[in-house]
Amino acid sequence: MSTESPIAPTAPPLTKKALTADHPTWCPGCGDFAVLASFYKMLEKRQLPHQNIVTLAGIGCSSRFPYFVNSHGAHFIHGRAVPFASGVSLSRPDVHVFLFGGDGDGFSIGGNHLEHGARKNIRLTYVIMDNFVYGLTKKQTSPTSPIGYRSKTDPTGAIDQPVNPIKKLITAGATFVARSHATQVNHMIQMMERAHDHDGFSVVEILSECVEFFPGAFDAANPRKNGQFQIIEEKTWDGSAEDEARHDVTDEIAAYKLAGLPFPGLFGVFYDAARPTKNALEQKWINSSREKSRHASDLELLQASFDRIK
Ligand SMILES: Cc1ncc(C[n+]2csc(CCOP(=O)(O)OP(=O)(O)O)c2C)c(N)n1
Ligand code: SF4
Ligand SMILES: [Mg+2]
Repeated sequence: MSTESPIAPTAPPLTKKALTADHPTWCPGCGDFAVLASFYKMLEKRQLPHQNIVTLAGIGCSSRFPYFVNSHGAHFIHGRAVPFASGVSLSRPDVHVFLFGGDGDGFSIGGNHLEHGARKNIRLTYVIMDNFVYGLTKKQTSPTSPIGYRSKTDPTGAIDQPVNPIKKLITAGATFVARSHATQVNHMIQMMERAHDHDGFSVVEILSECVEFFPGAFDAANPRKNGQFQIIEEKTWDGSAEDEARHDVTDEIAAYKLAGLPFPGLFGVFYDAARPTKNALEQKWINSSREKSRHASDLELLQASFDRIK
């Protein structure tokens, strides 16, 4: 006789307390604290089943993120988090993979993996905390450091053209690309929510100040420091004259052009387009293979393969 209770236990509400793991070890004032707080808030708002949340990261200050979230997770190898997250996403359709990391992790050592994750349109949400520097290793030039930035690797000032993250993501094939600022909590929550809703490779670049090695880097977009936080006005498709001038998030060329505005540029959703995910395409292929093999078990299929090569 079954000992299972016929009444399914109701899960307690997902709260910040339930989501909090270790106390963050970032420097006081680091922008990453606000990103973490926004992530907790977004999950609380969404009430995702706790057991379906996965937080992964590479290496860097920002990549310490999974230590601070009580969920399934891993702090992985520098620059290799996208392939790891892709494997989790493809093999576990029941979970949502949230990936975190920095500009060095994502655009330098992990740049190639980022490109392939994006073109394959793997279903996951990637939050890149861009501080324009390698924070953890104490101030080296990163791929997003502006020309002239003085660091331990460029003591006389950076000379290389920086990566434009939004342009790079659009051309790589990411199907959702947004940008936010760590001083704008409500905006970060909105962007994370939209990224989470998106069925595909969704990325939010968040300008997150490294107060230790690049203080003031993002003041130009911080209204509390006399900067301007300018948001992209998206088309509402209401047929009005004003709507003509608004941004069509499905227009790749328009998104690319917006991404080319001078620093600090605009914030919000640049690109949001529908394209089949690798998850869906692969599942189709798995289903048809299973039908062809008359739903043989994995062990039976493996045995049949061995028998063929005997
Ligand atoms: C294979 C490998 N190469 C280099 C390093 C050293 N390393 C650790 S983190 C890091 C860069 C971190 O910068 P970023 O990704 O921007 O994160 P931040 O610390 O700024 O948040 C580097 C070069 C490493 N851990 N592993
Ligand atoms: S070194 Fe910079 S990025 Fe790292 S925790 Fe400190 S302020 Fe944040
Ligand atoms: Mg960095």
